[in-house]
Amino acid sequence: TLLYKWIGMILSMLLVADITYAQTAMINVASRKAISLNGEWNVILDPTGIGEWRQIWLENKAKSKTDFVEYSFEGSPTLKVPGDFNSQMPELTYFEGVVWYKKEFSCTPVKNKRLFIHFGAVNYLATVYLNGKKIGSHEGGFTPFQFEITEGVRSGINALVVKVDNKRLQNGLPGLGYDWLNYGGITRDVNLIQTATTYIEDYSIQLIKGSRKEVKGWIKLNGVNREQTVKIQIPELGLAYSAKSDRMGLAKLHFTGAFKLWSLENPKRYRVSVESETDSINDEIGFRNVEVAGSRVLLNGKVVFLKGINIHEENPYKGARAFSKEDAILLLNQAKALCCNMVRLVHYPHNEHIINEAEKMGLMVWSELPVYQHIEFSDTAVVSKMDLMLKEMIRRDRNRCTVVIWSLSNETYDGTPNRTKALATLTQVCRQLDSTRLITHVTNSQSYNNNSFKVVDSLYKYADIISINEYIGWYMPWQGKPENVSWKMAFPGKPVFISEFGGEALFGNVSGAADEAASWREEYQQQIYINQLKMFNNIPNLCGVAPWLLFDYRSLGRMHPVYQKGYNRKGLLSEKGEKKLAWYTMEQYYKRK
Ligand code: GCB
Repeated sequence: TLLYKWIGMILSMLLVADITYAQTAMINVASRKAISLNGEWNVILDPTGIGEWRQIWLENKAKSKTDFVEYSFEGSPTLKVPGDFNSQMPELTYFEGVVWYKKEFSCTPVKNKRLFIHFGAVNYLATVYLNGKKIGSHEGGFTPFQFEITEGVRSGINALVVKVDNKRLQNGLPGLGYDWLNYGGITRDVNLIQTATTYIEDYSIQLIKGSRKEVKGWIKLNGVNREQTVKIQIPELGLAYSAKSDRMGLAKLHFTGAFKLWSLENPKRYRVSVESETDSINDEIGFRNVEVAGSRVLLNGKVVFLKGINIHEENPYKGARAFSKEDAILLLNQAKALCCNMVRLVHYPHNEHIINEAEKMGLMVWSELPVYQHIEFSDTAVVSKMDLMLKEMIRRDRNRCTVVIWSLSNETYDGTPNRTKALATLTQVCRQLDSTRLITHVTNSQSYNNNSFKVVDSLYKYADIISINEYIGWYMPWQGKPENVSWKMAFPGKPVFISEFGGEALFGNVSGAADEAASWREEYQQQIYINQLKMFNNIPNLCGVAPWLLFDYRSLGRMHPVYQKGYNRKGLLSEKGEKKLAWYTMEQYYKRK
């Protein structure tokens, strides 16, 4: 076992040390000098994975009339980027495998500038080639990454080839089983970004926990000229702060401001300019404080009940992965219509548009890692992947005040070897990286006997909020009156959040008579909600709830031929946006709260 452990450790160290592994992306791409590579990309479908052997990235072309090349981009179909491939070609509807993408771009390298290629996300494995040479790879379908191509880029036309593989992996994140459609492809924006030779790679500008005016943070420079004077300015507050970066390019920030806080009623953001001697960048930053005091969650010092809703990254009307500002607004408008003040973005980090729009609309965001159900925690490579993904997730959004909760796992099983140790370490790393937000792990390991819940999980010790998924009334029957359900918590002092509950119904499947309740009917789903809301009154320290979920969504595991047809039907809205009866029950509850 020890030998295997060592081999595993060495392999995962090699993975991290792999020089062709992608760099963690610079932040705030939206305000950089960029050329978008979005649009039509040529593709080659490679269901058997033979393209590796045929060296597709070399773009072989027929040299004579009798020569032939089977795997060629010449005359190949195209797919839209950003976008998943499953929804764009009927033959790819449920496809999980390799698709090769190619895009040409023209470039005039500029002296004393650096060039990066930045991917918002590629699901799941991306291997990237520039002009016939591999420049690197990235694993993980929901976080950004980049490669520097200052050296490799040519003057004139360049060819970028990306091998995208969305096959499920036993040691992937998520692993083999999950209840959503595995949309593959280059699912988020691709940009060429030009920077100064020393550029602002990352910065952290947020209030420290517990304070409403004190900011502690840093700016990180990347390049050869790392010792510089850096400046933060917030013109609206007349605030100008400067500091010196050290040999590593790190400048510490510490200042106070008379901020109007970002709140649900007034989601105020300030224009902030971040400058160094060689680079400058603008951002819109909100300032707020979120904390747990005893068993309560406080936003800016006031108790807040989290009126949540679960949302997958899917445009229901298109049956496609959501990626745009329009998609984000569509989803969030419905969350607002339900009177929510928080969205739980499941089960992986969503795109930056939805984070931004939520921030502008005054909706709090719960962001989650795809550490979902069956994860191979004893595989050291998995542990390294979790660590890296956590860093990628936090880095991208650490200045987005709307993100109030990092959720590090969903429904992992307490008895899985190494699970609690791995997730406890992950929690610790998360706190070190970001002490300004709350951390949770979602569990479903509670027992329900004699109409009584016993909530025990070794992870609760590490979480700020105890998050519980329970489906009483759907996956298991009520054992007594909902209003009489009793709750026993292993960690009694902490706030409790019901992160999932609900049941399935097909929109329009109504009996009209309440006593004719039957599965898949709207009344049946609504009754689950009525009962759940009664039960919530008895949950000690309840700090919020989130129904599962906003819209019906596509999932391979949901193939009931009449009622599901490839959709998980637990939505309060159908995939066409029609309101089911349970919507009204939930809306009323949130209005009252
Ligand atoms: C859960 C999972 C969620 C599923 C849901 C369901 O507990 O967290 O991803 O989709 O149940 O519908 O069963």
